[in-house]
Amino acid sequence: MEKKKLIIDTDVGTDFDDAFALLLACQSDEIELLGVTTVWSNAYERARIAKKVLKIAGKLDIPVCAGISKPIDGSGTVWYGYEGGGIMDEGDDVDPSLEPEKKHAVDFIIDTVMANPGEVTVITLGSLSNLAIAIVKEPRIVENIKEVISMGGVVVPVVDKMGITRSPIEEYNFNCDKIATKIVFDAGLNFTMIPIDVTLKVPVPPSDVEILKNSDRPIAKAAWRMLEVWPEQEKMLYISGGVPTEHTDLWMHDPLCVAVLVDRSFVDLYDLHIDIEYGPTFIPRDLIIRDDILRTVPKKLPPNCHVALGVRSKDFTDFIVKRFCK
Ligand SMILES: [Ca+2]
Repeated sequence: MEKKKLIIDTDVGTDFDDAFALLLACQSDEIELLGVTTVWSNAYERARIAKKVLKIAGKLDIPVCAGISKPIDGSGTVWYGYEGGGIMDEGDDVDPSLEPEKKHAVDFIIDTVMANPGEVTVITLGSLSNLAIAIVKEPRIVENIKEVISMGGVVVPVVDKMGITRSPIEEYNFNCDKIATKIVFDAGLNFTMIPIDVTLKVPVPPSDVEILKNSDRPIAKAAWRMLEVWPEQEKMLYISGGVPTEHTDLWMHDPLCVAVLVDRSFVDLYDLHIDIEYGPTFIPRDLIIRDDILRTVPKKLPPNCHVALGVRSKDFTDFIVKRFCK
């Protein structure tokens, strides 16, 4: 079986789910992970964290390139100080084996795609800054990327299990760098969108947390360690952002993209036209009311992307736990 060539572009280090996506790619024989690129708010530190995740998976030979840390419009980012929790250990900040490649993430994406025309899938798990600038610098990558699978946006308004609407129009990844998102959507890529309204349907079930906790397999143990520190860490992040803390869960947003690369039947995909629009948020529980929220709006126009609207949640969580415990 020919392996699927993959680049993962990630803001690994804050939420545990990026690390889960990397581990899942490493544990999947169907995938050849050509490299990892990092983005958003200290991309260099994120590259070291990505290296540590690859080290845990026994794949330190996979190149990791740091990329763009700030959005294209020059606006700010945040670094909470909790990044790398459950992943980095004492001494990792000076471990030479965790030093990323010298090459910039944007150049890595361009060079890797152009060296493997029509063969490389790019999965984006954070801001789209690296991919957007790669498109600007070398527009020929658009026709040479096999597919982009992107965790981001929202299509169906999200009401959580407590019946409360969760800021869906304020989806984090696509709002981190709005100009980049616009560039990527307008490029004409073969684009598959895994929106947050779908990924919010896949928390790690408590029974799977127990399986990971009790497993003696190294990947499962590492995954459990990340899950163990996450709830308290997320609470502190929410407090820092002025967001209520009561609606958290162990959502597996990012690994769903990797699972979809292995087997598209984990999600229900529809061909839709998604427009990028800006507007105010009208959701009263949003504490930060802004007038520049980016929305991903479905329209009745010729389709421009494949969009996940449903997920086989249990099949996906069973799949990931099985791969982590092998
Ligand atoms: Ca992410």
